Amino acid sequence: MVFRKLPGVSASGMGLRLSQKFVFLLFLSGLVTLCFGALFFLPDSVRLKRIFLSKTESQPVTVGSENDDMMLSRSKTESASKDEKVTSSSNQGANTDTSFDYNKFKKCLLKPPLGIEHGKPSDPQTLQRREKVKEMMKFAWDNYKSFAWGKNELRPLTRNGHIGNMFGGLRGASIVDSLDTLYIMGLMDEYNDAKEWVETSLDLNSNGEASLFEVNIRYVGGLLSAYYLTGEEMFKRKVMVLGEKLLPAFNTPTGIPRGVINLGSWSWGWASAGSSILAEFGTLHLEFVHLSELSNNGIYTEKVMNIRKLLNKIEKPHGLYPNFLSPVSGNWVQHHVSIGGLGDSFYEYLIKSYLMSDKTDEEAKKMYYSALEAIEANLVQKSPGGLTYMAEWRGGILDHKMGHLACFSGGMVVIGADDGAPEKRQHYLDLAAEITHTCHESYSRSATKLGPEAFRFDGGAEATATRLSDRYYILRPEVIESYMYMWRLTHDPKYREWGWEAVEALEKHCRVEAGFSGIRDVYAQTVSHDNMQQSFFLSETLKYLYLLFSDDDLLPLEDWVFNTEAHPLPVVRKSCLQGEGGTHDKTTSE
Ligand code: DMJ
Repeated sequence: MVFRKLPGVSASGMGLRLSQKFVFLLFLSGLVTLCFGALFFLPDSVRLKRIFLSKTESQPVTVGSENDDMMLSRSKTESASKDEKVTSSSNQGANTDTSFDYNKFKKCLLKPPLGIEHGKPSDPQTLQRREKVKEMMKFAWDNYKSFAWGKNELRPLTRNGHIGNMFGGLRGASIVDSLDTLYIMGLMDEYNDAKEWVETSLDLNSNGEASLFEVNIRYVGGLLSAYYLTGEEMFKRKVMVLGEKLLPAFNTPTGIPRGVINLGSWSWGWASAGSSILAEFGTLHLEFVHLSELSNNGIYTEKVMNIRKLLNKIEKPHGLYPNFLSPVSGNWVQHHVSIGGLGDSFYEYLIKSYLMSDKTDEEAKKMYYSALEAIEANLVQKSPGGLTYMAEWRGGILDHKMGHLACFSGGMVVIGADDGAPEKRQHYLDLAAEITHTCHESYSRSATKLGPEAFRFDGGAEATATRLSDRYYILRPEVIESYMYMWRLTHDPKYREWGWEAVEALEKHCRVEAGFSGIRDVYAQTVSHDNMQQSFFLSETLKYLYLLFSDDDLLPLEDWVFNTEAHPLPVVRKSCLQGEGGTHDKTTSE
């Protein structure tokens, strides 16, 4: 367009009429917008793009369409991945709203997290047992540090590290999983080493396919707990960066996340096809609510509430939740129901969501008790020998098998006993005790006094494994987890005795020269080791044992809910956090 002064028309100093100036400005602003938009389509390596879409850009994240989400996640995740190293020293994590008031949070707890004296029990035998568990933790940790530092797990027989492919290139799973255990046990030198490693070496810029579930329960859960227990801002910054990287997993037509996510690529949140697993997409709620709390960004809560909304709406066979769901169609893929692997922690997170919400999340409560009713009606069985167990359900046909993983359910039922219908309270306490008893039987009926991966109640079997492939024990925590909750809620001394039996068996059969190892056959007199010290042994098994031999004021259940990897997360007391008040019991000191 050519601009020139027209005779008889008033013009500005530049010689343009007002309307012409307006058109010109319109054209100019359109051009600028176009150029800026085009930047998004340039490869990351182009300098111009790095200059204009700099890392300091912090857009508010809002929920919109699937495509909107992808764009938002793209820019924010990208900024996190490139910023993470910088922010760890500059005190500004991406998506971190530093306004979270840690001191106020502490005041909203009912009791000091570590009790009066770190939960030190008064009777000498219990104290001695607790010291033994602490020694086991130190032994497991020292060997991990000597032979596998920075790797995900220790291989205690070959004395080297294991990386595996669950965490998409993330390292140090045993370190992140151990932070809170070391801290509550008062192993402060070890805790400080772990903290320093997280600060200097936990590289969140990894690029690879990771399990959304595993990264969430171990890394997000571990970092959240470490933050809430210690108040170290570094943990908060790290977890916020990691949390953002998980958001693209939800870019599916239904919002049900894929199980596998590529941590290094913003353009594809997911990396695998196929069904999503109930225990995986149903085990995000606790951590995601806390990510929203810390960032003051509701997107994490929205993502998990969206999952819940779909699960609430969809038809459930006999009120049961099958284990596989298509993230594309939002329909169940097959009718296999299990309280063990594939289903387990979904149910756990329903009741824990209710408890963690300070008992305000009525929807979670309703879903939990209805699910439990359906489980009782369809899956809970009594063996000829009088053992109560949870069978699996395959399209209406029962498989009389219970997995070691399903043994967490004793603990789950007992923590929910109080909030069920009043007339059912005793029934839930009994059910929890019966399941825990059955799981203990699966241990005491083996030669090693450790339980198999799965045990059966058919063909004459009663709480024993009948298949060779079910006979292994990989240092799993679920049975001990139920002992811990049963002890806390009933104070029946048998649970401490059962926990001690497990300590002795672990010492005898799983302790090797350089750490602890799983075993291949719990029924063999002479054990064969699998050469793996799982990170959940440090995070869960040893933590639950330590709590079992501690007083109840170490991480009191009124204030703390354990995620499925045993990382304690605080109850969210909204009214206290948003108001002036504090509820801290002033008669106790830390
Ligand atoms: C842990 O990672 C968690 O407890 C998870 O919920 C199930 N599997 C292991 C321990 O067995």
